[in-house]
Amino acid sequence: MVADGSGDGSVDLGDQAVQRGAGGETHQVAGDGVPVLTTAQGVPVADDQNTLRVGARGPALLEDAHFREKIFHFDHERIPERVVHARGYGAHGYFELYESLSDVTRADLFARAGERTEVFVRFSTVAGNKGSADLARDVRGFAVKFYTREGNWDLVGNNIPVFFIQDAIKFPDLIHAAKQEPDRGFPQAQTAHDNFWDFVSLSPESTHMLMWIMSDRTIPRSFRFMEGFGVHTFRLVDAQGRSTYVKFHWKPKDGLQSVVWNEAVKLNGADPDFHRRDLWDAIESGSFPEWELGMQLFDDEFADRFDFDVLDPTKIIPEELLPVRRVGRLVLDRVVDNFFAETEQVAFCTQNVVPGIDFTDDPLLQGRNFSYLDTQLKRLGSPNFTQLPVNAPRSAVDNFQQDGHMAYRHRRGRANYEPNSWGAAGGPREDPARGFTTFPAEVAGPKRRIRPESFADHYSQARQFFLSQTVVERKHIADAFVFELSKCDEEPIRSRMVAGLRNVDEDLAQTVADGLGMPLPDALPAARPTRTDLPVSPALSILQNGPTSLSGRKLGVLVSDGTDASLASAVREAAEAQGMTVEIVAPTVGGVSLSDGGRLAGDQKVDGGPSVLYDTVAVLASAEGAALLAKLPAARDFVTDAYAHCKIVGYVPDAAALFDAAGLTPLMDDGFVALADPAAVPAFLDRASQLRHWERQLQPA
Ligand code: HDE
Repeated sequence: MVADGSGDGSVDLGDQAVQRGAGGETHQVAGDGVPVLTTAQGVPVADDQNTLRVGARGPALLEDAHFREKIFHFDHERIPERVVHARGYGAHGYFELYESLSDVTRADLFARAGERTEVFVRFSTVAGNKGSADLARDVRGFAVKFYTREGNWDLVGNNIPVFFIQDAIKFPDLIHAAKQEPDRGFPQAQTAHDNFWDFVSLSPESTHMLMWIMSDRTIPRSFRFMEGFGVHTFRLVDAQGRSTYVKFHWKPKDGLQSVVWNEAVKLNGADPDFHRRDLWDAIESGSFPEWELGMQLFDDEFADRFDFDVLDPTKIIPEELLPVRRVGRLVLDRVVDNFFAETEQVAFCTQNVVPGIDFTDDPLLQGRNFSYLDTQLKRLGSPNFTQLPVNAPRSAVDNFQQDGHMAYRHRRGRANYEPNSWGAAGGPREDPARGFTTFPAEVAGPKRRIRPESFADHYSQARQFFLSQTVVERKHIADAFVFELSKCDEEPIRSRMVAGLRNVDEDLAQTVADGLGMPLPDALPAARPTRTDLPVSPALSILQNGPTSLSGRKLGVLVSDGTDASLASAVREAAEAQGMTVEIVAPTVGGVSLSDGGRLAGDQKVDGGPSVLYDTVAVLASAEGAALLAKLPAARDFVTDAYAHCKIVGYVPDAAALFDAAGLTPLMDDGFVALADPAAVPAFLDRASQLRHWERQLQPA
């Protein structure tokens, strides 16, 4: 074994040295300082271009151990993708506590104000395969692993606070129905097909979730602008053993934002990695994404008087009824070193809780506690997945579990069982005072396969959600139902779904029926009548909880030769000062010559930089440049899409030829802001901070 004796991380071995890399890994280094390629056995490789063969033209020899080892390893590179949430993206960061929560929990990570706990977070879509596109209309996973001083806590949540089903036994059916149909293997990464709508229209309990997934919650602008939820009711337990119920929330610092459906469709083509690139770019540029952890805390008395069963995962507790206490912040400040090692191999398990956090009898949660551990064994191939760096607790692990595939960690000494009589050398012992203890909830009753009566109201909160949306958001929900159901070939499925919507809201059902060109069917029989007295909850709307600044948003600036140099730099400086990222979109990526003779490099060629990539756009072309851009379909699409997606458009009057060619001149409304000179830039950005000019969607067709 080579020791590090030099103090600078390298050791001389004659003409060969060993050096330690940034990650602590060692390299053999040749005389010129370049790391030497080796086999997996550490043998230096002389030729990695040619297999060993007889003569110049073969045949190849089985003796070529380097070739066989290299291909063997390659053949085994893939592991099974996650059965759901296959496509995801992760990052490292920390959680920082605002104030001690020892009044409600003994969990160590919630004990000391200001203390930071390391975290790893993985965001995901649910239905698509690993290679699907980021902007699929889908629920987003929001899974957080806290590496606390008393072990790992995994809060495996979604960006929607309710779920489709009330009992874990229905999960395989739900997922089978949502994913690609088994005979044809499509459609991928979308619920717009018969099987999905067949299942959910036969499962009224999914109605509340359907309202959420048909809303713009399922097409977020990026991970940074979405909320997260633990969904189930959990328990916190304090040092005296007292229990408090809790629902967990993640609130994005920069507000909520989604894209519109037509934009999502185009984004999937323009940049299928839109969300993962956004997260990577934000962290790499030092603009660290941030959320606050919120808790809705309540006791048995509240649970008993609440309108719905707090164990039912298809229900929320409105924030207006039970405020969210913000207890700390989550900051993502480090991208992964290696996607596979970390994002793919991270293994979240809902059963991973720490002393002071406990489960309730939510039947979905109970089922999940089995499923996650089980699936990790299938996916990662060994019970020793907990030893992988991304999964390993930062607190010491000491027990008598041993061996198995890829066992890396082991105990020294003779004792591998307990109790034993080897004294201190005999290894770890239980600690009743510090150890995890289950909250001793009282349970009684006959064993039966039954759904509780208290879970029977499937429509009241679906209606409450719908009525809590703005007019624009309600329109998006209706449009989404029409789009998805139009992709169902079977008329009875479409009809049954609309019949269910009549129990939510008559106007919604009528709009969807009209959009599908079908008569309004009779309402589905409901187990419970829909309550019409639930107050609206503004917290459920994206648009009412949108950004308060331009921080984290992106501006695309379309330029041409002759673009006004001082205006271009004024726009960039002012936008960057407000925390925006600016990209220059040019006829060629080589850039343009500015009015003052200087060059401005392009970040995107206009064909590869459509306006869907940006929150706001500015067209700063010269008159001559605009005439040339007017001939490019991609440039015309740039402005027509910006208009259609209700974006704020800054423009110079010189660019008129482009707007003319795109047919936009008669449509230029308040969402278009003239940038006659640099003095107009603040007004443009002020308007841009509202992100969209929704009035365009409200005009009668
Ligand atoms: Fe999951 N879910 N789930 N789920 N889930 C998985 O575990 C499961 C549910 C969620 O980034 C799987 O490691 C069952 C609700 C996220 O690695 C699997 C049920 C919520 C992730 C599994 C549910 C989630 C998963 C697949 C119904 C929101 C991705 C791969 C009882 C609170 C974690 C894996 C990551 C992943 C089972 C329902 C969130 C099979 C049985 C509700 C964010 O174990």
